Amino acid sequence: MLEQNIDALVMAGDVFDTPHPPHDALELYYQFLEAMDKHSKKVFIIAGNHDSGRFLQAPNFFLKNKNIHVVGRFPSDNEFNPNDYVFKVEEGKNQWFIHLLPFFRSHEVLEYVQRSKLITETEFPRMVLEKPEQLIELGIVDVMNRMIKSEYSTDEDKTKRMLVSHHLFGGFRLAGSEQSVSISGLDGLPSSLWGLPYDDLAIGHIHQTQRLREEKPRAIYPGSPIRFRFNEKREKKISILEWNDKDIEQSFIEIPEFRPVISLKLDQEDIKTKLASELINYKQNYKLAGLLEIKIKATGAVSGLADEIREILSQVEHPWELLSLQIEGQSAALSSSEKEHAHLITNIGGSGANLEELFKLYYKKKYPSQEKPSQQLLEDFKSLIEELERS
Ligand SMILES: [Mn+2]
Repeated sequence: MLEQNIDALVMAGDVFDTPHPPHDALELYYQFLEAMDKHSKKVFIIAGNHDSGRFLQAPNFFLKNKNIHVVGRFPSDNEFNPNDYVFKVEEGKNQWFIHLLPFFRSHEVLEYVQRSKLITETEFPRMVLEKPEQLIELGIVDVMNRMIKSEYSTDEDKTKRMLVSHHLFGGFRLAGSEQSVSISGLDGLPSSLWGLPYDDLAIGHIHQTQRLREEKPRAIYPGSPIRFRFNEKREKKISILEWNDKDIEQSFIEIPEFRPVISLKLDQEDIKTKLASELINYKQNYKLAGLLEIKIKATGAVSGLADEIREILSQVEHPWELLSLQIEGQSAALSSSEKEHAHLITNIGGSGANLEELFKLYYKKKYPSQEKPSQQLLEDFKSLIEELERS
């Protein structure tokens, strides 16, 4: 923010990855906001699907005096005050309206439609059953039109409008570690929104940087600032928008990586000689402890392998945390409890095949008298996982 001389920051949701963040994460967040205030930067934040909107909004009473604007909740009815959702940033004669649309669930929009009486009370129940997606579109478009109407602008030519959202717009690529946020009957926000008079869409949720659309409204997913999976792209970026005479130019800058996140493939006999040398260069480049995934091709007895690796890690200068150890081949040499351990630390939430193994282990723990889940149960589990991956 300081180096690039940036005036305002937009965070498009998932400030935290849990509704109840730990104290040290909260402390870091408020320290950051305090620093932004000290340097007279403006900050605009919406809640994502991982955030608790109420929790993020709770300190607004203090934050609004500091040019820090947080919107956590979708409006409950059409009596809402658009000034709580629309903010103006001025730069010379140019003005920028920032519209903050937090993550919302279908029922919130349906409640909005009902309370706002956008359709008749008799028609509402039938529409909820038959065409919920139409009601949802009606609600979202109504909110946006109210937001747009609330602006007052002296010079349309010098006015730009940005929508900040945490919902998907069609045509995106997932990095694989995002949770599904589809709203009932819709893969994302209705395409009719492309027709609303926005110049820019700043969209959260997707971890991978991408330009979704170049023409108006320009749609950018900056991506997550850090990696959430070993297989996510190393380069993480921030999207920069800059007034340039009449128009806004968009570019990306790379975010430095403070914590190495690496995946190593080693043959079992090379662990002693190669593991330390693979990790030796990280000390000078990174401030924070590294996260490590190791895949071992086993050629002999693998009992005690995890301990051996941890011993080597404790001797390397840079601190590392072993998050995942996968052992391929010769698993017969493992004791059953070691096998279980190796399975359990294998990429939880990774591929469907691993999840199936994990499910079998869980089942065995939960129902010790039964050897394994029935074929039907396994099939059901697999189809649920597939559905999850597709969404
Ligand atoms: Mn998200």
